[in-house]
Amino acid sequence: DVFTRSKFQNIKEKTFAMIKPDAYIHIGKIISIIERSGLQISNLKMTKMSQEDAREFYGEHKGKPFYDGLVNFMSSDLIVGMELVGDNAIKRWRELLGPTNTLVAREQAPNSIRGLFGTDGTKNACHGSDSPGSAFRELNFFFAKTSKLKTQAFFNQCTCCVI
Ligand code: IDP
Repeated sequence: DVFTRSKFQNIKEKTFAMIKPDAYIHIGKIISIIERSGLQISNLKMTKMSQEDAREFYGEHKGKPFYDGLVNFMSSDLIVGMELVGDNAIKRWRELLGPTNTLVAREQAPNSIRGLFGTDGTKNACHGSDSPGSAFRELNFFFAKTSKLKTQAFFNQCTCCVI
């Protein structure tokens, strides 16, 4: 019946995952964790958020004491946005992330992504949508044709080589 199905049947979901600026250097290790988990990467984009992008993406935190620091951090360097698909993808990806605060994650879930690759309370390696509604909004923000994300040209900013 409907109750039994809703309680026990796995629901195939999409979620939005993002590697934050402090962790894109670990992209290979993070993707490896995703692959081993059985979640499937169905879209991926490496880019850079403008301050405006970051302010909109984290709009629900506007006014909180960490908001400006979060916006500066999120627009400071490259990020990698991913669409993940799988049974209960939203919950499973957040379980792989571990607690929001890296220092707590190191204590309580040392093998979680934040425990392994995070830096501090704000710089915590990766993001994951917390509900189907946020997943829908964030995936659209990042990947829809009508996306308002201003993909930054970072190619020309490279200072490590001559081309
Ligand atoms: P979540 O990313 O685990 O869903 P949220 O509460 O939605 O956690 O916060 C969004 C992001 O804002 C966090 O991932 C972290 O980067 C930053 N953040 C949240 N709470 C704090 C805080 O108390 N101090 C500093 N940064 C915070």
